[in-house]
Amino acid sequence: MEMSALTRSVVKRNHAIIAPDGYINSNVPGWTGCTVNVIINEQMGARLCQTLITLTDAGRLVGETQASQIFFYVVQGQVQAAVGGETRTLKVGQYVYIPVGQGYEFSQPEAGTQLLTFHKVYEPLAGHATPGVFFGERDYSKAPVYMNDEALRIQELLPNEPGFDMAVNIFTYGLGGNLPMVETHIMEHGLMYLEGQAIYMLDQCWYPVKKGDSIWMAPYCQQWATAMGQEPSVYIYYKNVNRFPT
Ligand code: UGY
Ligand code: MN
Repeated sequence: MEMSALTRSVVKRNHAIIAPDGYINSNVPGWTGCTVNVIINEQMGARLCQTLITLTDAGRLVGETQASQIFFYVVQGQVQAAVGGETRTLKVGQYVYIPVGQGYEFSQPEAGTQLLTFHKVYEPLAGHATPGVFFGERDYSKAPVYMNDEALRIQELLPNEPGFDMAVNIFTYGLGGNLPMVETHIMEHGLMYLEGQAIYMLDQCWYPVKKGDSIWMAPYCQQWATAMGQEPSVYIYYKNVNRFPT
């Protein structure tokens, strides 16, 4: 193992960069034959949880969601997901959203399969049904241009309906793409880079980031990013949405 006293990870009051070099595993009840890295969590001041699960070929994730809904996305490999009476093999770029109070089982993974998860305590909305189980996949052809900039495309992975209080999107920055403005907003983000490299500005600090890195942005953490290098820069991100600002 290469030893180093250096890391690109930083953890601040309203944002964090978590690079894989500092991962330490957690044991999660019901999730066996795997390593789990809890990347973002309420312990750092966040209101979401983001984990990365790396499965051996004997890996199994069995449980029932409680207060938090969980979104599972296949970053690498493949796994069988049995949720809500349906069983599907999920491959890279495919995902399943599991609402609260729902049993699930992931099994028969390819060795080395990686699943990214986003968890959020569900806030019901009067007059709107709690969402059901939702399967889907990454599809660039379903990613409209963002803010009239041909270099930017966002695919929304979950239905944009009031029953959902979280969004998960894939944001692709083509070569030379950058956020059109510095965003300052109430919504919180958790994200992981799936491809490429970028420079991210968070609360007036500037960070080089790349595939495998994760970022937490608290509400009102100022944010801006630009793609870097010779390939598109792509991240999958969480955002809380559709609820009354208290
Ligand atoms: O949806 C968003 O707020 C998104 N544009 N923010 C981001 O990518 N940092
Ligand atoms: Mn944003």
